[in-house]
Amino acid sequence: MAVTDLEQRSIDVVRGLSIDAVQQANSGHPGTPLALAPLAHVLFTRVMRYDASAPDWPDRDRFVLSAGHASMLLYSMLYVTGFGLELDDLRAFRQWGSRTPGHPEYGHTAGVEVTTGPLGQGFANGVGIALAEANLRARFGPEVTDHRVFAICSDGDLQEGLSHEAASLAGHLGLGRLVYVYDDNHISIDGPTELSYSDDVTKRFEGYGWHVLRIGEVANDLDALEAGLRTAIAEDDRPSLVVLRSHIGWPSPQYTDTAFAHGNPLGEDEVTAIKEILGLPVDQPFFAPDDVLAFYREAGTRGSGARGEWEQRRIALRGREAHLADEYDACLASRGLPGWEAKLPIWAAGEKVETRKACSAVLDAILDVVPGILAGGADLTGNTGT
Ligand SMILES: Cc1ncc(C[n+]2csc(CCOP(=O)(O)OP(=O)(O)O)c2C)c(N)n1
Ligand SMILES: [Mg+2]
Repeated sequence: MAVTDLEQRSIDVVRGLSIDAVQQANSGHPGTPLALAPLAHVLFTRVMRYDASAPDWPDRDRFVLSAGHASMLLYSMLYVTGFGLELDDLRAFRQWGSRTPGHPEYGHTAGVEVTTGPLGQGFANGVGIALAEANLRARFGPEVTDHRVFAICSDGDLQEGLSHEAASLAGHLGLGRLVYVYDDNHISIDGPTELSYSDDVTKRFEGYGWHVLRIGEVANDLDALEAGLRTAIAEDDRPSLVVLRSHIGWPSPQYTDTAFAHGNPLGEDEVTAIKEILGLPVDQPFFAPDDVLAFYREAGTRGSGARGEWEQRRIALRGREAHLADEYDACLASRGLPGWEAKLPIWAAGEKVETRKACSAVLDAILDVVPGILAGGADLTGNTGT
């Protein structure tokens, strides 16, 4: 696909919005939104299947910003693609009660799929989402469940033990719907990653059974980003890690490739310098011209046709197998089938029962009538009864 001037301008508008919001709040993380705006652009305009007017459509692709500190990148994309955030929400970044808190909060801002900020968490939650997807697809068929999880994870995400526990499970289960991009920018909170981190990330993830793809220095190359993502998507049997070498803070003259760009407002002069390089008007903060907005709003509906077809298939499932459709609906709504409570075991007041035994009895009794339950034991199964 040819990269148009409009696409390039659109990406730069996203960059401008992100640094303006950090500047206005006088706190936040401008460097990673600057560097990864093209990646977010490719995901939201070329790759992901979603419908901004229906953020909760169950079969949408999920976007998880595990590097939650880069929240302004996500908020800018949610605004331009039409998830309901407005420019005033971006102006209120990091203010008490705003829809744009410093780190993304699930359930607070439409389009935020996972609460992130604690590094490693988004990575692990994404694995959970993919596990649920695989389970639903196996039980109810790909006609009603067939989506992917796209994530951006940073050095800090991969330094956390949690991400590696989740990566191990994802590799073991062959969760091929995971498409994770590792932002390999060699910069962390206090300086170069080389100060404290020399893992061979490729070897670690290959060891877990992941498909690892090094796409190199292509953070500004839309077609190369898209090609890398599509190669990862085509791998259905293993989770994919797309390793992208980027330059935090680019194109800031003073702060590209510096830890300062990670978590500091860049200053009015530097913001002006960046806008001059990008060709953005320097005297119009929160600049979002109509043609850019129109372009992104159209991209925001890119999944609406697919959503309509999915609605039809969901109705067809009910026509074909009503009981299966009831179970599927209960899974999506996180509830039991009607009357499930009647299956709960009963103990008389004063009767003594160990809590783990009670828990085990409850799980055994309701497993068939609360079809969304997935249980796993991290302690001896025989002991815990799970
Ligand atoms: C579990 C956890 N530990 C520590 C932190 C503090 N912290 C915030 S960002 C960061 C690392 C930043 O480096 P990187 O992850 O590479 O992000 P980049 O600056 O490259 O976007 C750390 C340690 C955190 N958010 N979560
Ligand atoms: Mg980094």
